[in-house]
Amino acid sequence: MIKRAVGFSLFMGLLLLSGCDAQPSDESISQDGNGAKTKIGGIITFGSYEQDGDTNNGQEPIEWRVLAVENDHALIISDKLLDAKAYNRDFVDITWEKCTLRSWLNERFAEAAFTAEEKEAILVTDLVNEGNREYAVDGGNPTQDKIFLLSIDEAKRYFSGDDDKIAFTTPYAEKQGVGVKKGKGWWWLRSPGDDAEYTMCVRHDGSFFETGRSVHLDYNGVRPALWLDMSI
Ligand SMILES: [Ca+2]
Repeated sequence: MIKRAVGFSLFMGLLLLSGCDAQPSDESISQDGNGAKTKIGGIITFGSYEQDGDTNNGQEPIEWRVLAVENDHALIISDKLLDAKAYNRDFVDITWEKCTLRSWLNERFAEAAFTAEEKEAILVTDLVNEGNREYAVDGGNPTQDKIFLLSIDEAKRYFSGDDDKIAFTTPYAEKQGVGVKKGKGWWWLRSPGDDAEYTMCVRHDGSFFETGRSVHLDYNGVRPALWLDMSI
């Protein structure tokens, strides 16, 4: 218990120091402390999605990695790459606000993965969509999303290094076309690359690809993130 309390205080300290772009807009935080059961770095299951590639046996529970905990609220990201999608259907200048992957995550993916009750437990998050500072590419307007991709600043904040960012694909995602190397795949971030037609990614070895891939490439993996209300 003491360790948990210390860890939590440290985490809150980091939040205060760094500011936090991806925060739930819901200000009400329950005080019953259930969130303390959810350990940063731990794995929880929530929702379900086709993963083993056998649709006859139904969808499999989604495993999520806990990136941050704030009382009853937890920032989680899918442990595996769940699907293969383009960041945007067409190869054009685009931002997170307008990209087709944002609408896919919050519409078709949300419908497939979560029950009505589960959807209620997903908080709406205010997202700052920072641009590419090195190449002066605009990141677009702030957005409010239930389901989102991490920005590069968030990925740097919540992962400890390249090894930590390595993600394996599911058999289903591989069938959908995710490029795979020894089971590992690339995954999209929501930050622009060196031009507005390119978006940053994490490579299969966990390193950042900061100049970005063409937004219409459809063989990158999708690793959804969301803030979950654990009290519901
Ligand atoms: Ca299945």
